Amino acid sequence: DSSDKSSDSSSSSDDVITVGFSQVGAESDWRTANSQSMKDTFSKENGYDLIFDDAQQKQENQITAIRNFIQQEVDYILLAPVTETGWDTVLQEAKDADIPVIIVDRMVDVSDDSLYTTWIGTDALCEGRKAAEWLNGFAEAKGIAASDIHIADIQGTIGSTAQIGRTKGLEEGVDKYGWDLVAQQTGEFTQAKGQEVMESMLKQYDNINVVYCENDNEAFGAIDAIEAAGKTVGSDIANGEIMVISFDTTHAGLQDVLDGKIECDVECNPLHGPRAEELIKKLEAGEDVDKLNYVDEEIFAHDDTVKSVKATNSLDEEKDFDVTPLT
Ligand code: GYE
Repeated sequence: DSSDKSSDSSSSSDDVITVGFSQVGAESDWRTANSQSMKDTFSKENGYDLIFDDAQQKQENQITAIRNFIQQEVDYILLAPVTETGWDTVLQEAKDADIPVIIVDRMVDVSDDSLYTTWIGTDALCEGRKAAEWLNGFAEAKGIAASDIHIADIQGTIGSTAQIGRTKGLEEGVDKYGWDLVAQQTGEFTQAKGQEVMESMLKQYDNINVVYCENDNEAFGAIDAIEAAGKTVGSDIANGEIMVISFDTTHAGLQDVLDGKIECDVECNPLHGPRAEELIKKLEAGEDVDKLNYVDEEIFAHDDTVKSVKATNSLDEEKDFDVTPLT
């Protein structure tokens, strides 16, 4: 077991709040930033004793971690679930032990919503819709016919909220606008798998001109594969370039937007530590908290072809989102 446990069992004074955090893994830059945010927030200086467990992208490791947290009688369990399903049993155990569970980042799909206290995270479906609307706006502005748009979708971890929402947003766009969805395969949210999948898709299909990467690390791998195949990433898709669309807006991702390697990057904010702490403070004060807490996010593009997009979020509100050009 190589998981990273950074607890201090000696600090058991009454005002210290013990928090067990089951993290998905370290698959992406986004995830690294998310872990750092949680560690910075739930620090000893801030009055917490954090037990951090890295599950290495495996649900069974997360279930084991949660059971350990229950045994250690932590005050709160924070869970960033790898996939949506399969949590009923262990969350029931936490509930029976009277330990509030805060779901962070991805969502859980449970039969009974009282199995968790609250959720804080991003609206992955809305993110996918923003990307699709951006692509439609771009194609319309450039006079590119829908039937000339040939998309490869490098999906995230199958069954994770981020994958489900982003894939669905794209598929809705395909239905609505009539684009050609050439291939779909998971890149597990990693750079290595993103590269591998892009490589094999390029060998199999010669007409791909848009790559929809469900996170930045997959995009980095896809860009490497495209360039290694002697092709160019960029927006001139009518003349042989391959356009990369991505999610997360990591530092390196935004640099690629500036450089015109990623054409559109939809923000997904990883800094959930302070947001989770705010929820804990309210719970400590006996206040009510909302069940679902969505974080607002932006869109960045390499140029200003598309100035704003209209998209419906998961609360069924249609909203306008400004696109920030990074030229
Ligand atoms: O986009 C990806 C990470 O669940 C929103 O997981 C998160 C996603 C994020 O691996 O980079």
